[in-house]
Amino acid sequence: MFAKASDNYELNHSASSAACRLGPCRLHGEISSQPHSQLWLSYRPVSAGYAVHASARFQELVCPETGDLALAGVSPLWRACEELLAGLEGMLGRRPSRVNATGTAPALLLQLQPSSPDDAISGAAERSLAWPPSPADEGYSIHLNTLHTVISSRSPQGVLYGAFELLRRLRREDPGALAGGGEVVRSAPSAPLRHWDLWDNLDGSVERGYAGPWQHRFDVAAARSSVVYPLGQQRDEQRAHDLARLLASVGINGIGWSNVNACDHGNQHLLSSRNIASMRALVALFYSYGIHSFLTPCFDSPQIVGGLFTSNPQVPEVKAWWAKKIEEVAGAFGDAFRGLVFKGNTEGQPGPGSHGMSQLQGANFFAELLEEVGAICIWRAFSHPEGGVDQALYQFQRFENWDGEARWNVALKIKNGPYDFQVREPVHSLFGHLSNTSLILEFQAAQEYFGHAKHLVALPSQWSSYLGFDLSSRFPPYNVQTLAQVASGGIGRMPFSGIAAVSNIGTSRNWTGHVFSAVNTYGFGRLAWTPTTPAADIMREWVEVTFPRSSSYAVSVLTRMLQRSWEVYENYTSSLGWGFACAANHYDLDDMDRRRHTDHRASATHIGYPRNAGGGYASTYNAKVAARFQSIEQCPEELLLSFHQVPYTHRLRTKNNSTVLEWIYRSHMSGVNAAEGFVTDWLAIEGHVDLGSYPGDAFVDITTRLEIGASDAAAFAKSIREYFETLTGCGLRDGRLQCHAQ
Ligand code: GCV
Repeated sequence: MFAKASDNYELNHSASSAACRLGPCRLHGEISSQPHSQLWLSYRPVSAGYAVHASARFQELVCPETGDLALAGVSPLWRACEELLAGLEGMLGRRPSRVNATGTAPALLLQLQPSSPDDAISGAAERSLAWPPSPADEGYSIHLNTLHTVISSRSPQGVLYGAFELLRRLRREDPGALAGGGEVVRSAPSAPLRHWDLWDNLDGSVERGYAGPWQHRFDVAAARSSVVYPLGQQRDEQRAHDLARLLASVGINGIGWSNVNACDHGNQHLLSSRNIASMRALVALFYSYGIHSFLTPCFDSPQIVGGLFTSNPQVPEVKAWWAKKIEEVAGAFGDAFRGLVFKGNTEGQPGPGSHGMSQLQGANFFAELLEEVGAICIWRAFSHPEGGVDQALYQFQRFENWDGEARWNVALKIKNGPYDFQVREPVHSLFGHLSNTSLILEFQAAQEYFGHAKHLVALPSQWSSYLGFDLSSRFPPYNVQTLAQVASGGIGRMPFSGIAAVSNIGTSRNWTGHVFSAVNTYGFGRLAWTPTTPAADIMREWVEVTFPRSSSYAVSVLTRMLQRSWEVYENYTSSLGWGFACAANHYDLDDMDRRRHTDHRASATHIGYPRNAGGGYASTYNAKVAARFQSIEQCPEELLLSFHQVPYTHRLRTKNNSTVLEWIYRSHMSGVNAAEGFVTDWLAIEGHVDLGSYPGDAFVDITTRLEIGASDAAAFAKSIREYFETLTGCGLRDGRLQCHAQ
């Protein structure tokens, strides 16, 4: 179906070999001289009829206190006003007049309510953002009365979130935003912390960044694709500003500024006084959008930045150095600074273990110092064991004793599963085990194990299935405890719990490389705000706000493509939860490299990782869940090979009674067919989909990526098929399994 790559096509790896039907394989959006996309905040005109009605409703905009120049550019309330003026003008063709109080004309009012009856509002300028974040105060309501529309909240950032919600509704031409009376919406986030984590490096590259300019290979850390680094050099200020707007528009309230691999790529100098000074303006900008800042310093900063002879925290000079540095950061960033993030003693990073201290001692050391400035220590739980040990079990054991031992201002950041953002994983058992420690659930929006920015994979489906997972509880009378509940504070109501995502943003004009990858940016924020929203609703919403004037047919086709994409990718890579089916570049599935990853434990007759045995990883879950995973009959078949080693002849009750080997072959074939179907579906809606939010020829760009996805899916499936045919001596011929011996 697909011919050989054209010369213009600069992908430098083995699998991608697509030529493009619509011309040479260049991604036009990437090389265009046009400005970057505004994504879902692109305020283009809505239909004339709707604009007339809406303009009549929003003749004036009442922004209390925002006449005060001291607030200009510093308060989310002021930002809300600016956003509404720009958004209404862009979509309705008429800018409302900005006034200080309502009169007789229909107006849109921004209202800051007191948090409590005793709390008289003396002026938004005097309020810093609440800390710890208070989900109730960050909520908002939008109310319609006959004349006015009122957005109100108990916090300035809540008003901003309400403003973005109204703009979203107008963009979708929601009649309910204009007509009728009463409350249109009342909404508050579930999780206190909703973080966006850049893995950007100070040298301008991005770890696992796939959204760089097309000229750079995007299957490795993209060179110079960071929108914020290098510091102190000419940066696209509008980019940084728009990033803050995009994140705030979906309710993000914290940002991690750099890669957790903090001692490479220039990151080891993050805490130099010069860098801190260079970051001040960025930090202040994001704070004005309600976003707190977190820094990820190198554990060896005392030596590298401070010139000390050691970085051992037990040495008094080292402790004094950190105390002074934290004071300096807090002094420079003010209330916008809320913490440090550490990844210790894994993947070459130094940590407390380098000095005979435990991870817990390391976290408590920093938490004590950070408490002085009202900040927290976020400790990453992710780690690789030394050879031979089960990674899943190791990750649990390393942190299982933190309850009651970690200081109150420590938060443990845990990946969604115990492996490493694989195609499908069981939810990490630490989430059900620790109830007295603030836990931050970490997702990855960057498609490290999901085909980089070449494949269509909409992750809200995966995230939502994890968030709804019932970990059960160890503490009666609580029986049910979903991952979403844990991330919202859980039984212990832990104040610094939350949800974070590893960023998928880069300097590509469309921000995310693949246009469709922006559904992961948007979807993350929307899910972090309300984890119970069905993924399908979020994806449809993204389609509607991003491609607003598309036909309803196109909206349905696109939504359906997004909805299916996780499962399709799973089908042509690794089904049944075997995980790590990839080469060292975390993309290809070629045979030789895959053998290095032994997590599928495949032999000539059996496959799967036996974690079901007593003392195995399955037993680290709470009793009800452990029993389910340990039982071969009850274990969800999507995760069968994560917990059980089975013969290839084992029959799958939810897969038409196929054997495991048959299913591996069939699921791969079906995945390839579906990936090819995405190209056909997309081409069928040409002319029906509104791509006006994107600069350049987005249609060709998307087609190219879908074609690459389909072509590489076929290469992946071929590689898997050959691998298992060689290993087992059995292949699928004419739909039936046939073995050499037969
Ligand atoms: C930031 C995986 C990735 C690394 C990443 C690490 C982590 O191992 O491949 O790039 O490093 O996870 O999450 O810390």
